[in-house]
Amino acid sequence: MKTTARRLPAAPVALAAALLTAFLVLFAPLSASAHDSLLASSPEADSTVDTLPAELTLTFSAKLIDETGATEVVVTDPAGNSVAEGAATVEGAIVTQQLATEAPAGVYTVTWKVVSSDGHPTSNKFDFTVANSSEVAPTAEPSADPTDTATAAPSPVATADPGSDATPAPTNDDSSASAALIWVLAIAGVLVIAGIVVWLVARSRRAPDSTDSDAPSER
Ligand SMILES: [Cu+2]
Repeated sequence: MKTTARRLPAAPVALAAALLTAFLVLFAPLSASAHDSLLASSPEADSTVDTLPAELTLTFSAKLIDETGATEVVVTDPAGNSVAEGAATVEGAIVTQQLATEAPAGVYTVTWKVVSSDGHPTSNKFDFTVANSSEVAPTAEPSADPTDTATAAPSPVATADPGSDATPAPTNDDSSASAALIWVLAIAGVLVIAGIVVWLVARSRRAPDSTDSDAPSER
């Protein structure tokens, strides 16, 4: 009777330790592995610009990893043709993509892929609208003609291929797989700790004699 009560505080202590460990296991890796996010772009997403600018910039939340094939920016015009000139360049957290000097009006799509500072690839896309064509058309009309795609043919630079010299970078499968692994490890850790807690509680209740003998008490 006098011996069982003395070891009971071990259970709350172990439970607290388990909860703390579970908390650390669950949340520390997730917050530490957060992908860098796109903070801003020029042109802005869903915005309308007068004509296609000379370059597109993407500003991320942290310094990106700049390796061969890590960064890829595809900008397509309303007809689906690429208007990117050469490969995108990375400077710290900013990605710059040169664009074609002559481009039609309409909705453009930017598809970007970068490798975050934590090593994980991340990608997304957005649209922006170009109000006026910057193409040198034979007929200079004051009003923008949305159906002037026929004049796109003379442009010899509209077929820039940004992906030709880039090796395929790791896909998003890697990041989702590692995220899944983190959760599996976290759940496994919680189960192991829960098992230890159960074992400690059962041990303290089942064998009061052994707890007396195997550990000299403090008082
Ligand atoms: Cu990440």
